[in-house]
Amino acid sequence: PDFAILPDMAADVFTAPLAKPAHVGADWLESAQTAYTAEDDAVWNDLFARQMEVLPGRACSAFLAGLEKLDLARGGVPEFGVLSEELGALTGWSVVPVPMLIPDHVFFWHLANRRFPAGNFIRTRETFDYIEEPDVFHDVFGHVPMLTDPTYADYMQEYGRAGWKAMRYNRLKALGALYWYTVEFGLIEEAEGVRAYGAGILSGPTEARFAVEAQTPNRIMLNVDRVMRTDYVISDLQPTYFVIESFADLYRQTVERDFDRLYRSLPAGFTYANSAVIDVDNVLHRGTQEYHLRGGRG
Ligand code: HBI
Ligand code: FE
Repeated sequence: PDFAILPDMAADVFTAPLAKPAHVGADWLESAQTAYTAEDDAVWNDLFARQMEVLPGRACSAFLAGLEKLDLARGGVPEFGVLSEELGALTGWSVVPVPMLIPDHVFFWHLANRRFPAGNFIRTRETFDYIEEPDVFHDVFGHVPMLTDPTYADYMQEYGRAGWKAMRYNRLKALGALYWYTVEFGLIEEAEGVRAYGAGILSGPTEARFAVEAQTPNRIMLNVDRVMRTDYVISDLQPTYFVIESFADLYRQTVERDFDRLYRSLPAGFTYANSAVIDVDNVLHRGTQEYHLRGGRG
């Protein structure tokens, strides 16, 4: 490994410790949920209603089932304590309120212990359509329903464990690409067709149509090694979406990998541009990569 990112990580620490690591400051743990105003609840309800106009027929069945199981349609910003009890009973996950993006190693440490860090704040009317930092709507509406699926819940914990190993090999960017193209922007094949499971798609106003139906982006079957070599754009529609056959297949491709060998074989930077289609790809749809000012990159 090139260098140890964190001062007190013991040389042989390849899995996230269960106890709180010394270098994780206490303040990451206790940022309570803020008291929400009536306007906050109204923003949540309006965001929820807008997504539910577009998601049926485009969101994967595990997501829609998760919304039901957690009764997220009850109205108003969900209270994390109640949410964690219901989620805990289903898959052993809980939701931890955080005030902002947290350092990768803290984020991974939570996931490795089946805790999902979720923004404790909600966006304003001014940032209704796009937010820089994940707020409670992106995290709780976009990510949390997926954690009610047992296989996906296991994948997320393995992802957290893989994160600590990535730090040993200085390959956080590579692992971040895997997160990006699965947890944030992943598509899955279902009987009726391709559906979205990525939170970035499920919580955004336009991406559900674009990712599932548009001619513009590539849709390529997921290969973990290839995805970890692929660059990604943070604040825009994706030129390429990766598709899995099932969460069981995603889990197999991840857990059964020898990540030590994989990290050692990966270069420090990315190899493939985010719009690339390469010879090993199993291509479902080769995108036109045409963007129209109205709904595209504008
Ligand atoms: N912090 N609160 C929060 N939410 C995230 O989704 C998040 C994060 N820190 C890092 C991160 N995501 C990504 O870099 C992951 O790839 C680790
Ligand atoms: Fe997210």
